[in-house]
Amino acid sequence: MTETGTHCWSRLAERFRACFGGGNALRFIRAPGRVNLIGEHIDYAGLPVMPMTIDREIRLAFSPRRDRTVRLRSCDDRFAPATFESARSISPSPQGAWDNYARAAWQTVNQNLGKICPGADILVEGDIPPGAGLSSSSALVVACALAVLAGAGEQVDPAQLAAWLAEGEQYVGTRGGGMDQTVILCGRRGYACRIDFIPRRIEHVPLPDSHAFILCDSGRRAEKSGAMRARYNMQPHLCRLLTALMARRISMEFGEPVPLRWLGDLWLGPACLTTREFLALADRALPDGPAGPREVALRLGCSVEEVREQWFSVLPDPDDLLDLRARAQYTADEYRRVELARDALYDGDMETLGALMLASHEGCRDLLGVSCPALDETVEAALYAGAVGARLTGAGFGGFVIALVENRRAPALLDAMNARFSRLFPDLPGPGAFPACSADPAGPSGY
Ligand code: NG1
Repeated sequence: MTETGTHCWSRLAERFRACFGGGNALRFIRAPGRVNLIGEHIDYAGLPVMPMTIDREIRLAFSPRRDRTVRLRSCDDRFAPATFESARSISPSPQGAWDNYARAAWQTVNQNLGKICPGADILVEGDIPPGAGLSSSSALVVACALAVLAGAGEQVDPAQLAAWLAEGEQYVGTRGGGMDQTVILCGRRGYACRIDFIPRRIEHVPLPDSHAFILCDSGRRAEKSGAMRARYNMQPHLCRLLTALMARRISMEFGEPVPLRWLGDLWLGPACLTTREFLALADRALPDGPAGPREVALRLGCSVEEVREQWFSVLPDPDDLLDLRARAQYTADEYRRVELARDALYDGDMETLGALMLASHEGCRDLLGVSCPALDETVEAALYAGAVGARLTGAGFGGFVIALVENRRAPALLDAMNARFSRLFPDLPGPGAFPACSADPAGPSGY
């Protein structure tokens, strides 16, 4: 759990002065991590999701500068110092470099405000485990963006800033949606945050008193760089291909073009389909069984070469056949589960919420292929230790599992999952499990 109170801020201030020297007035910002309760891999399709903030956070001490230089340091020696200039277009460091998140924040704010904001000296610390599906990277982007705005004396509505940063974080090479930045900026302590993207809307749904959410480490890290990034990006890419195929089919049937920006537009946009209609359309629009460029070209009405170039060459393995119906089925199922999960939270029906979480995990495992044995086994272990539901959270491929458990069983579940973690991963730092408590959204802090 995050260390609270004045102690951590005064220690950060001391370290800041040791790094950059004293003199200038210091400011402080914190941005929480998040756990997604349900609605996985559908934010970039424009469909609703339901994450919550957690009490693990990124903390910044910073001092705005008069010039455009940004000097970035971390309390963690694994992250090398970096310096860059604030500009409309900022060239990135090599892929995977941590300072790209700060560069993304500066570039995004500069471009959206239409002015070049001043630089800053920044010292970063935090306790969100990286590569864990808990959004340490978006928390860093959000915290840096708040520092840019503070230095420029500007204020932007949090939901607006989240929309900017959802686009802006694509600077680092991932093609994600807007879930993380939105909950980090607009979440609320004591509530899950149901987020709609079409149109943009946030609903704070009260968390239960009777049950706790516990985060359990699978022991496998999934940094979104290299091969993992390609596997992640394949999912939004598949959604865009589904959108193109379904737009073509529905336009043919309507006899006029039906523009779709996102797959979610089929439900929430001009087509206004029910889920039953969506699945029936998917049956008519999508190749039956694993499809290659030839099957897709036939349905899109363009050449095999064009399809190979636009849709297959960017896949981690361009020779792979795609099961597009599985992706459509998963998307429809998960959309429905988010609706049901919100109702279950309002009704205090935690058995139902648990069952929905488990079904969501199974969909991620069987239909999307974004789980892995370490995550599946951690879900199993959590259920065995008394959880009413458990699932991977975030992009997948590793990281943490979120488990739902009755309060009176929470201590036993924590003990069991911590013991399992130390037994299986004696060389990894713990804890293997800890309670996910909701937290305040990102903002200025002080002592
Ligand atoms: P994490 O777990 O932070 O890598 C990613 C995306 C989300 C969402 C989830 C899957 C970013 C910044 N985040 O989250 O938008 O698509 O995967 O539900 O790309």
